[in-house]
Amino acid sequence: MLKPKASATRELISIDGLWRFAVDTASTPEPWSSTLDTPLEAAVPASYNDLFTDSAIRDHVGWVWYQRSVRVPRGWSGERVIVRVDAATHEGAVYVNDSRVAHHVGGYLPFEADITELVAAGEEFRLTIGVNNELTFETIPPGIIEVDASGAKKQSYFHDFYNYAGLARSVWLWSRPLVHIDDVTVTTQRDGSTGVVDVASTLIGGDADVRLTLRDASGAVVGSGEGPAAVIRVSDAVLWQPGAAYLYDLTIEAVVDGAVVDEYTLAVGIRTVEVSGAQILINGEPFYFTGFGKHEDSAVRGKGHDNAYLVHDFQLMDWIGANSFRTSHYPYAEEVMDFADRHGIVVIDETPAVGLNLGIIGGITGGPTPKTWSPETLNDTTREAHAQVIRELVARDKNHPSVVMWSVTNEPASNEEGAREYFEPLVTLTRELDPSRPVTFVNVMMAVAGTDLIADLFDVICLNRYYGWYVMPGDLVAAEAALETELRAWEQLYGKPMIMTEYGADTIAGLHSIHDQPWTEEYQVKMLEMFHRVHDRIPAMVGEQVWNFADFQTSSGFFRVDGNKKGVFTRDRKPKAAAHALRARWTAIGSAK
Ligand code: BDP
Repeated sequence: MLKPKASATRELISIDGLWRFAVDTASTPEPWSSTLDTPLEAAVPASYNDLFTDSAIRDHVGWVWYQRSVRVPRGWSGERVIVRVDAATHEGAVYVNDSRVAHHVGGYLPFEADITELVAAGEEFRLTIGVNNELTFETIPPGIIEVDASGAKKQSYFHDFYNYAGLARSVWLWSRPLVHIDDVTVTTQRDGSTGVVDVASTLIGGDADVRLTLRDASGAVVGSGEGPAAVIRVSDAVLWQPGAAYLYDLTIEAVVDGAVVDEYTLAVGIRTVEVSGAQILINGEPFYFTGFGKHEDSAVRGKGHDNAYLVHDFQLMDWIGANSFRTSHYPYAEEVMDFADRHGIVVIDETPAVGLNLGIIGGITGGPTPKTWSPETLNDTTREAHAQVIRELVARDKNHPSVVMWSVTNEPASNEEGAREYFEPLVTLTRELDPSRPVTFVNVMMAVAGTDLIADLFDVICLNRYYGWYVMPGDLVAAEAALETELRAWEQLYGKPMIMTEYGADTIAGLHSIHDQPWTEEYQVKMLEMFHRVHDRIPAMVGEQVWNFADFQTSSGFFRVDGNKKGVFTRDRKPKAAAHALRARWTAIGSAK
């Protein structure tokens, strides 16, 4: 699905701003059919949960309604009119006046509707978007809803971040010609110093000739092609490199009787990614990942996309010497992916499949542990929902040079019977959809080499390990020995590249000790340093991403103090001592290259 962009043949209007907002009640059965009777307004983009003072809104389980009126520009007659929702978490339903025009399940991926037949150029219409935050065993991510004695729904889930909901990304009104470019897929190769750009495009709405023009960053034409599928060769190509992004612009034109009826321009980075032995090669060179698992999370906005935070977070990542991040634990806003493309940041792109692990329930509560993979829990319907988010993620992000790997899931119960049957078809699907990138998953501490049942299906082994925190807290000597033993076992069993995709310690900024005292700033530094000593001793380790970039909000629980505090930065992005320690290590790794 193409990102909405203006071009010579397309216009784009943001319909972000303040929308009428109401929580669903049984007393208004069809809230979209008239003006919402509500005193509330909600900001878009933003999660709605932390905007209001009423806990009933924050904790609401079910539908909420956003509504505003929108005027179609008077110049759009004869054009197709599209509403595009960048994300509705987790289920969205779009109504134009009284008609439902779109329905989508999956909270972090976009969807759109062609509303041409229902609106008129120059006139206003009522746009209503319903958003439902419910998670069940049939959604990705999964959850459980229980109804209490008062009849109220209670949502629980198995992932460690707050279930923010609403319209956390932009909503657009977009015009498109009837005959238009529907999709483009670009893959790149190198042939000596020549860049090979393989383009496949599809048209919709009628026949047209396709013309391709590739321009360099100065705007000079460096290659061209004809037809929906073509290969453009670029001599002396400037590569897209980590830390040194270079983007070409590919313009795709649909031409009818000599006239350009549609035009779309896509940024193209020429680069290769491959796994060779226990290394990951970008442009043929071994790459060592430094950086973070992140979250889309900030005060008041929740998961609302915010360009100020986008710029500042990337500034801090640059300052600290991070060359990469993982989109833990869901696809991030497309603005983030474009920014990474432009600034040479390497991305491990993760699906929203987090918390596929019911073992954690037993671990946390001490109660009985249900089976994760069973007809009553995560089942074939869950897997189909998982397949769908993989399809939509690859469709959205396949052309980003910054994306070097797909992560199919975070911390599933890969040691439980049924894991292999669940994951094998999903890995096959990912490879079919994109044969050009390695595929990985992120392994949980309970599934070690020997008990994990799926690691051999993947190209790269990503590990989340909490030695010195959840196990052996305060004993970094024992933790170091245990970590090294475990990593050597993985290395020996698989011989594949390994990345530490999570390691970290909850840390209260301002808490200090001269002893190995968990929660202090000194302990966070020492624990990270312990991991680094081990990483440096294991040749198959090709990267380290600390958990987490910044403190973030979680659901309430006795082991979280106003959220997860494993941030290297606080939630408002102030450095803890670990930030300076990481900066010293990562800038040295960066300049050694
Ligand atoms: C891992 C999860 C991550 C958590 C982290 C933690 O992947 O989402 O926030 O542990 O406990 O299990 O801090």
